[in-house]
Amino acid sequence: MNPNTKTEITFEDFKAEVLNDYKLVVTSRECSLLGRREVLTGKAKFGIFGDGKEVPQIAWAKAFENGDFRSGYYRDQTFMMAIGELTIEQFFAGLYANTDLKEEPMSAGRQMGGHFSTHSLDEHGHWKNLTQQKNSSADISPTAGQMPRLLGLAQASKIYRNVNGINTTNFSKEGNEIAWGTIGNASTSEGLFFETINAAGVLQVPMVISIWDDEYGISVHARHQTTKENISEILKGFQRDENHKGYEILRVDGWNYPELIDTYQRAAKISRKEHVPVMIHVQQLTQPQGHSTSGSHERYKDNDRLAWEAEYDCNAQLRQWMILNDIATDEDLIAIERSIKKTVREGKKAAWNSFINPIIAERDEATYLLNKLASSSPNGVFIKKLKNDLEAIDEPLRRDILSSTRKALRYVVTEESSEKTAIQNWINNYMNVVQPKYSSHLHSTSHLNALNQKEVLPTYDSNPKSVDGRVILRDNFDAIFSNYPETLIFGEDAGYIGDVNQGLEGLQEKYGELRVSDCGIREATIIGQGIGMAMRGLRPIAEIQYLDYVMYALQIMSDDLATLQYRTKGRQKAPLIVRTRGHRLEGIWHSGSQMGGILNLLRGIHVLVPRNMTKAAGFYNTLLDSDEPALVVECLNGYRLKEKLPNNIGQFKTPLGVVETVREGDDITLVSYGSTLRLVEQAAKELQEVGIDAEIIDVQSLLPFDLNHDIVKSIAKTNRVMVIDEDIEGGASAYILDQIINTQNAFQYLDSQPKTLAAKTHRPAYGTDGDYFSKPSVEDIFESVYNVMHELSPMDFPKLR
Ligand SMILES: Cc1ncc(C[n+]2csc(CCOP(=O)(O)OP(=O)(O)O)c2C)c(N)n1
Ligand SMILES: [Mg+2]
Repeated sequence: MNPNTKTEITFEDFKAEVLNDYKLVVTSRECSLLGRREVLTGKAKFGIFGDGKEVPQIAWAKAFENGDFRSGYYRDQTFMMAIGELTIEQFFAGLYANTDLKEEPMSAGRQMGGHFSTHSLDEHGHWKNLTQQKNSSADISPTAGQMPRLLGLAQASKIYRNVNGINTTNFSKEGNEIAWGTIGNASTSEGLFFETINAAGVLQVPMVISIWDDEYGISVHARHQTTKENISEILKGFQRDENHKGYEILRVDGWNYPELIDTYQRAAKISRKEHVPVMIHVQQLTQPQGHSTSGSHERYKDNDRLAWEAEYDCNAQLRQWMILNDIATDEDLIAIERSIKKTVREGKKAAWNSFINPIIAERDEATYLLNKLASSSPNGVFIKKLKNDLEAIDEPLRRDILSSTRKALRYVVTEESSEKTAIQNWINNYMNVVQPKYSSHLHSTSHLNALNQKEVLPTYDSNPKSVDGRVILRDNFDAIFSNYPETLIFGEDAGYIGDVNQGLEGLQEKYGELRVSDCGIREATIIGQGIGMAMRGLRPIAEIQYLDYVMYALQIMSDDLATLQYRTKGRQKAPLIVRTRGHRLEGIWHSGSQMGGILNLLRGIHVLVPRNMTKAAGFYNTLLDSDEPALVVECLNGYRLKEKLPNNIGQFKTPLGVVETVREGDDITLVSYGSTLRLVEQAAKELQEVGIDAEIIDVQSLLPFDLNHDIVKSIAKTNRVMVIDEDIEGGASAYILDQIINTQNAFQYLDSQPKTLAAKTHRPAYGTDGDYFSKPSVEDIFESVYNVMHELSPMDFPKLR
C-alpha cells in the first residue's frame, strides 16, 4: 500500500521501492566509511557519522511531508539524503569545511560535518515557501540542545491551526505540519530533554521525537545514563489514556525494516491529525565505527557486544530480509554495493576538487606575487624560501597562503617597490574577500535588519496624562497584538493575570489563551517555544519572569538563538523577542544585573536596556518591524513610576545602537543605563551644587553599542569619563569602557584616568541597606565623580574623607 495515496502497489513497485531504500542506506554507510578515512588521512579535521542508524531514518523519511520540520542531531545523514537535502558531494563538502554555500548548503563550512539544515530564507533573507519543501532546523552540537526549539516548531502548527487572521501562505497548511525530533539515548539524560517532553505533553503539539538507542553515549553505557536503562520504560507515565491527554509512546527495533515503516506511519497519522505528541523509542541500534573519529569503540565494548552489533547492524538485517523475501539475490546486492562504492568515491573526489581547486588558484596567485617580490628584493632568498615552502604544500589552506604572504612583508619592510605594493594590495584584498567567509551573518543582512529601523519619537497631547509605566507597556502590547496577528506572548504568569507587573493586564481576555499564555516554570523551553515558532514565521515574545532566571535559558539563547543566522550563513532566522525585567529590586535573586555574562554569551542577539517603559515599548515596536532576535530588560523598579502617556502608542520606535544624552554638562561624561541611570541623575543634581557639571549619557542599547560614537564626542568636550553600572566590576562596565577606549578611540581626549564604578563582587544583599551596601548608591556616585575632580584640582575640590 502506498501510505500517501492509499492505493495498492504491485509487488514489482514494492521491490523497486525497497531496492531504492537499500541503495540509500548503502550509500549513506559508504559515506560514513569513507568519511572516517578522510579524517584519518588528514583531509578533514573531524568526523561524526550516521552509520548504524540508517534504516529507521528511511522509515522516518517516508512519513515526513512538505512543510514538516526536523530538529535533530549529528546521526541523521541518511534521513537528509532520503528527503533529497544531502548529496554525496555535499556530505563531503561539509567534512572538508567548504565555505561555498552552493557546495556546502548546511553551514558553508562553519559547522563540522553532520550538522544539518535546509534553507528557509533566500539569498536576500526573504522567507521561502516552507510548505513546499522539507525543512530541517539547523543542528547544534550541545546534546539535547535541539529539544527546546523542537517544541516551538511543533507549537507553530497548533497556532496556525487555531489562531485566525495570520497569513499562513509560506508557513502552514492548516497546522498539519509535524515537528520531528531525534536524540541519542544518552542525551535523554539532559534536563532539556525532560523539560521539553513534559512541556509538549502539556501543550499537546504535533511533535514526534525519535530516540536513537544504541545503548551508549560515547563510552558510557546506558546503566550510567538512564534509570532501568530504558527511557521509554521510565516515561510510561506520559502515555495518554481515555481520561488523560499525554503521549503516544511507541517502541520498535531499529533493524526491523517493515515494523519501522509501520511505526512511523502510525506516528505521523496520530500526530498530524490529532496534534498529539508521539515518542518513538528506536532500540537495538549500533555504531559500526564507534562514536566519532576521536577514538575506537573497541576500548569500551566487549567482544560479545561487538559481535552482536555486527549481526544486528540495521543495514545487514535489511539485506538479509530482502534476500529472505525474494526482493533481491545476494548477487544482485553485491553488484549494487560495488556500484555504490564507486559512486561514493567519485562524489568524494568531486567534493575534494571543488574544495581544493579554488584554494590552489589562490595559492598560485600568492606564489606568483611572492616570486616577483623575491626577484625585486635584496632579501629575495628568504622570500623565495617562503614561496617554495608554500608551493610544496599538496593540500594548501588559506592559512598557509596568508601566513607566507604576511611573513614576506617583514623582509621588505624598509623597501619601496611596485612588487611590494602589489603583494600588500593583494593581501588586503584577499583578507577582505576571505574573512567574511568565516565572519559574516552574525546578524540579519536583509532589509529588515533592526539597524535599518528609524527612530519615531513618542508624541504627546498638550496636557498628557501621567500614568504608571506599566500602563504604557500594556497599551503598547495591546496595539501590537491588534496590529500584528502573528505576534504572541507567553511566560510564567503572563496569561491569566497579565504578568507579575500587569504589563499584559486584560490582554488574554481580549486576544485569547493561545496568544497570551501562561507557561510552566521552565525557562529554557519558553525560549525554545520562541525559537521554534519564530523559525516558522510567527512573531513570538517569550517572557522570562526575572532577569536572574535568564540564567536557566542562557545556554539555549547562546548556543541556539544567538548562532542561528551565523551558523546557516543567513539561511535561517528566529526573530524572537525575549522580554524580561531586572536590575535592582530585592535580594540575591531579584536584583541581579548579570549583564557582563549576558553580553559575553549573546553576541548575535541585540541586548537592550531601556531606562523607562516608554523606551521599552519603543524597542518592542522597532523589533517587530525587524527580523532579528533581541533581549529587552525592563527596569524591575520602574513599573509604578509615572511617565507621560504618548498619543502614538504602538507607533513610536526606539532605535537600536543609539545613546541618549539625558543631561548636558562640561566637566565629566557619566555613562550608565537602566535603573542605575536614575541614581546617576540624582547624583548629577547634587554634584551641580558643588560646582561639578556632569554630562549624562544613557547607553540604552548594549548590543549594538553607540553606533554613532556619540560618547567619544562627549568626552572630546569633557575630557573625562566614568561608567556607572550595577553589574560587578569587570562586567558590563568593562565592556562599555572597552568600547569607548578601543572602538571609539577616546584615549586621545582623556585628561583624567577613565573610571568605572560597579557593584560589590558579591551578589546583592536583601533589604534597603543590603542594596545600599551592594550596589552603587547616589553617595558612591557623587564621591567617585568628586574624587576625579579632586585629583584634578585639589584646591577647588578639597578631600571629602
Ligand atoms: C552538552 C554536551 N555535553 C557533552 C557533549 C559531548 N558529546 C557529544 S556526543 C555525546 C554522546 C551522545 O550520546 P547519545 O546521545 O547516545 O548519541 P549517540 O552519539 O550515541 O548517537 C557526548 C557526551 C556535547 N556535545 N554536549
Ligand atoms: Mg547513544
